[in-house]
Amino acid sequence: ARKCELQGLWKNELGSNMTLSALDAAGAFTGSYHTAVAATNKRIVVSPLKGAQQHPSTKGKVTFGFTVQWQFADSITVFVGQCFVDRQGKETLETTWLLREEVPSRRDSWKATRIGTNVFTRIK
Ligand code: B9F
Repeated sequence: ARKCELQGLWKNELGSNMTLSALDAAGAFTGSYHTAVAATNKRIVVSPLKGAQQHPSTKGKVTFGFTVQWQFADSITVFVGQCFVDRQGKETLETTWLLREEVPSRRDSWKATRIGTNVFTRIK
């Protein structure tokens, strides 16, 4: 099978888009995230992300992680995932995310983290 490359434009099943840069020598990358959903009245703003890809394994199904620093909310999301390529050469990023919301006190900490999964496919 072909190897996965993170660089490019990706879309998930919610309709969110992200652009990932080329990797630097250390495997770090940057990008921007345009979420399709927000569960807030605030206007959605394209937000920066920073991540790292694990050293490409010989198997080519690399693992990675990145953090999105929302520019319209006091919250942050981290994603971890892995890239897969099917026999047709179609790439899929299988990810799991944690979203930490800012809460006013420690007493509210129990409800401050959401978890979910997203599947991204390449659009460019
Ligand atoms: O909805 C988030 C938010 C934080 C505080 C007010 C609004 C920011 C955007 C998160 C987007 C998530 C989804 N988009 C996507 O592509 S990141 C994981 C999902 N994948 C109200 C309080 C906490 C959440 C909503 Fe808020």
